[in-house]
Amino acid sequence: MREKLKEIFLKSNHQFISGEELSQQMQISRTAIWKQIEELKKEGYQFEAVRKKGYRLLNEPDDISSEIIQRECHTKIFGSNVVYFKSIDSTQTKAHELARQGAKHGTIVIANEQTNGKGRLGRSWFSNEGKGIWMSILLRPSFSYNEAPQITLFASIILTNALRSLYGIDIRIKWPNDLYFEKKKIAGILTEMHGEQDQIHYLIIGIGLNTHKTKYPLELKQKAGSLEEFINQNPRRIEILCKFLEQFEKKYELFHQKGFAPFFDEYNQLLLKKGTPIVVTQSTSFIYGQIYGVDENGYLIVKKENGEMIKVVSGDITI
Ligand code: BT5
Repeated sequence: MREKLKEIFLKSNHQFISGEELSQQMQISRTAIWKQIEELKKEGYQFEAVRKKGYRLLNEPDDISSEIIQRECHTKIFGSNVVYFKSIDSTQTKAHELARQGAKHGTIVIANEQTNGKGRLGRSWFSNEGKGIWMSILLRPSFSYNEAPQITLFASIILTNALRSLYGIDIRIKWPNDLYFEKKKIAGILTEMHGEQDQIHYLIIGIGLNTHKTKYPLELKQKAGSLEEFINQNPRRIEILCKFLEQFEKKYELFHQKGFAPFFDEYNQLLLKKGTPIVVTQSTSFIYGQIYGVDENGYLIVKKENGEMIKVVSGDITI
């Protein structure tokens, strides 16, 4: 019954619904409606109640605790074991620790806040309380070490498509691991692995997505952006998470069997537009050119200023 009431309110577009209308739709008394609303408040829903007008939904809860993920997301593997923290130094560090202790394939470590979030190459990731999705996924794949970096590209396709389908905005991938909306970085992905040349013991994909507006530190003000700034609604982290995990699970087997090749067309379509001027930084050298695309291995093809085409296997690009 509560589910039906939730549905009515979620469809109401934050408009008032009278007690009488609710009781008709729900086929229960107005007192029973009131009781159900009190229960919804306990779940974190917020309402405004005005005499003669009825009830208006102000805010839905946006919890991402393990129970909620397990209840809301329709997945079998990715989400069957969720370890949630209100606050932690880094979900990535915790996921490594759990992996060493034998945690299973598909385990998710997620936090409402990270106090020492990690980026690539020792960089840090700003992860304010309640303002994003900070999560690490543990995988125990059977592919080789060389194929593993492509999973970052795979995960960025899934995340980009999840956000595009939910919010209809033109999010693009900045090779290899960033999601951008216009000139702002809204997400970053970090893949770390542990194993030997021909056998991976485990692999951890760390995903940081800025969902809600927040005060960024000075050095990030120009660069970082949050989803909420670009869409006309309040993003719901649980909705994004479920969309991502469900799609990840659906497509993972194909990636696991066939690698990046079946996905490279899609990646190219989502990549920052062909012709975008970029600078590639490789340890101490810079390459100036334009984006051309990625190849079937996930390497970036750059058209240099002199027209020459080159492949970039690793490095950072700056737009
Ligand atoms: C990344 O690294 O973009 C990967 C970020 C992965 C973060 C997740 S959160 C869950 C899991 N647990 C962790 O501890 N980490 C993972 P990289 O490409 O190196 O980019 C890092 C750079 O992005 C920084 O040096 C900043 O310039 C910028 N940055 C930091 N925080 C940001 C934020 N919240 N939004 C946008 N840009 C940010």
